[in-house]
Amino acid sequence: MKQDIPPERVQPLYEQGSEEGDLVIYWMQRAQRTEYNHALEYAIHRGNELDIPVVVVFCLVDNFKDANFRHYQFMLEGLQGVEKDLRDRGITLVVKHSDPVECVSELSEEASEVIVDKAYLPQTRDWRRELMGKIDAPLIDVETDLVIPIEEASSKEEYAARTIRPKIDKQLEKYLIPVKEREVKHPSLEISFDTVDLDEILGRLDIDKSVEPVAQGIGGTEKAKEQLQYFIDEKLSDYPDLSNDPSKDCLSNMGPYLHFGQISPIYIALKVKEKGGYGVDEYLEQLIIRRELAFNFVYYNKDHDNIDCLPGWASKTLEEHENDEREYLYSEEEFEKGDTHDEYWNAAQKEMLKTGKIHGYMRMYWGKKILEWSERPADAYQIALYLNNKYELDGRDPNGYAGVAWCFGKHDQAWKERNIYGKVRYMNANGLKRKFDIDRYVEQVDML
Ligand code: FO1
Repeated sequence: MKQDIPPERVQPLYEQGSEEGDLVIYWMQRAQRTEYNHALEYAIHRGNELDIPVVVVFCLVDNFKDANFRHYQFMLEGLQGVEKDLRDRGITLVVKHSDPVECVSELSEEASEVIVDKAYLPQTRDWRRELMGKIDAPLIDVETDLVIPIEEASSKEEYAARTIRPKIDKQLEKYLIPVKEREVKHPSLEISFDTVDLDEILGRLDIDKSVEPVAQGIGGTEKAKEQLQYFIDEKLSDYPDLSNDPSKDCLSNMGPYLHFGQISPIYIALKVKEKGGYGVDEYLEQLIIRRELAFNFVYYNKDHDNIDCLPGWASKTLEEHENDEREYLYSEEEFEKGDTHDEYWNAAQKEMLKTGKIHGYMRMYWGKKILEWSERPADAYQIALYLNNKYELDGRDPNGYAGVAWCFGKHDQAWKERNIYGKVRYMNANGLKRKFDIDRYVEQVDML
């Protein structure tokens, strides 16, 4: 029998500290769900072994990098579902409005063991590192948000999809397996804790409130599963032919749910495989290979948030063309308002302002044109990242960083040399017109 929590997913981060407490604490940070969550199941397993209850804690911070009201609202909707689902399993969710390092180290005084889900970006990796110096119990990291544990997939930064694909493919059989729900032997519902009221905390957070939510009631595991089922039933078989077309909504829209860990990529992949047929391979290429390449990028490349992350050929060619004349130049504010001469570009920007996402194909065009219409590639890079992180529901995600980097040549190859772009792949409006009914896309955005 294959193990649903193989040892490669479990890594002790800190092995000192008292094991005297009478709780197992699961610090839920990235994987904000109760299904297909290896970290939660591992915590329950440890609680059962030690004959003590498990308590789950989530720490709300005011200053999550580049985040604002739009993102917090979506995340909090998900946490309301988590609270209920945990209660149904006999487990208490404690939510604190506090710095995670302080909050978890304080709670650890009552713990025999603290479990946390694995992080990939600097801010959340730093939280774990800082905690190691302060915690009063062993700390164990459990990896649950990638199909293949990141260091098992590769021990270094990968060059492109073609280099990581074989490494992932050969391990799928071992890691792409369902996660069993363990029975909770010692419920924690009777233990009382000070906890934040999720219904009223949003207004009290000290966060940027200038960016409106895209809609109410769309966050959380239940909504994620509904959307996934709809995609599988109605769109999957058209995915290879229509997913690139901005005028057809043939995407799964799983990005925001994956970003906040409200759904597991393993769950998605197994559901899609269960349906089978045309579209499965193409979708899994995006969900597993491309997504896990993006995680590999942010995990191993310290410059993933700036232009220095590019491969040598791309940096060199962009530098050689830095002083090429630009026909159009726009400021960050003009880009932000969607106020350029190009109605397709403006439509993409407006789609993002209104809905928190840009259609995948238009997102490539959008990033390429920021490069073309900015004074220097380094400025363009920062503008694209700033807009992406501020407005996309799943900005600030490894996929977002990799998506911006791709527009500047990352994970791609050299093409025919031309003005401004050098050898970086070029895209233009005529291509959009030739391939799609792009005016229909503009009309659709206008009607949003
Ligand atoms: N993680 C937390 O532990 N606490 C937060 O208050 C929090 C806010 C937040 C806001 C926007 C956002 O995009 C992510 C946020 N995260 C927060 C991180 C999140 O839980 C995941 O770690 C990341 O989404 C992973 O990339």
